[in-house]
Amino acid sequence: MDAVNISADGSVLGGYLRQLQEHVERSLSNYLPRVSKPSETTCPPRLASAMRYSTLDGGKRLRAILCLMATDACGCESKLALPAACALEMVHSYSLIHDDLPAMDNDDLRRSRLTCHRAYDEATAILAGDSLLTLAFEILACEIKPEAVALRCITILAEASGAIGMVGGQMADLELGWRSTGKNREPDYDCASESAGELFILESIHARKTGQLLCAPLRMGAAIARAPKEYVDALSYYGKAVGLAFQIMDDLLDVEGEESKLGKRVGKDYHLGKWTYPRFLGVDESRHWAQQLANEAILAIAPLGPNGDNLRCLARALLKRDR
Ligand code: GRG
Repeated sequence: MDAVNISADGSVLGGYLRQLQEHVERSLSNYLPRVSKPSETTCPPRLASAMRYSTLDGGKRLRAILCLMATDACGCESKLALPAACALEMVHSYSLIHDDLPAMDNDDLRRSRLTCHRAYDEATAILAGDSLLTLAFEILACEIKPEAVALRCITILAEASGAIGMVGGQMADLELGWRSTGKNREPDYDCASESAGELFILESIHARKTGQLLCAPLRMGAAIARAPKEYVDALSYYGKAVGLAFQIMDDLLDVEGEESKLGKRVGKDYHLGKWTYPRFLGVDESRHWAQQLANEAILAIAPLGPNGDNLRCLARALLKRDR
């Protein structure tokens, strides 16, 4: 496979990545239900339309690309990982639909378009998210071979997206917001321990809320390639470091990014007084830390040798993203 073609401005959307994105886009479109005449055995057209609206056209497909690249880096055909890559994007898409709902972030704009509940309605958005989540696991169960590898992928994705992963991180983040605005709903456990530093709390929330779904693709890609433990560990470390660097860059884009490129409102987190890396470390120190994490990620995959070159390029390119 050719090395990642990163354009002069450092955009992650070089030729090779665009090619992977196109494969993912096509497969996603095939897996998603079609908008067809209502019948008892097909997906209701409104639901199919909302699932397609929120999932197709617009995402960077980073989670899918990480999965395909991990399989490739372990010496296996990346197309074997396409079903897993699509499952990851469906879980990601569900999380964004639900995150945008009035009960959560209450956002109107996502990927430069109206959010799902604004384009359709709240109930349809909830159901579209639910259907994407369940379809993701159906795809893994039916399309990944052999069954033992499918089971491993299902376990990785369930852990990463569930109560101890992304959903748990979202809950902890909401509680933190309630506490800082005096709307504490007295959770059973004070998950943000008094003695823990603010940065530690922030990091532990992000590790679950966004980090786990960025690490899972590497682990699933390695599982599909039936990689040795040394590779699995190296890719997991890479995933954790890149996941945190990605989040720091996301916080920086909220401060410095352009709304037209990001396709969502900027400055929202800052104005809401949310806990972010620039808030605690400042812009320069945050950027420096993201760079350090990318370097750590690059070092971690040394055992993969030249096969890891695309992942190394991606780690560097993510630091320059503008969307
Ligand atoms: C509601 C169950 C539930 C979970 C929500 C992931 C998440 C948890 C919320 C997303 C909030 C958010 C915007 C976090 C910042 C990092 C992030 C996940 C950004 C969006 O991911 P990208 O940039 O999006 O990969 P695209 O559109 O490119 O797919």
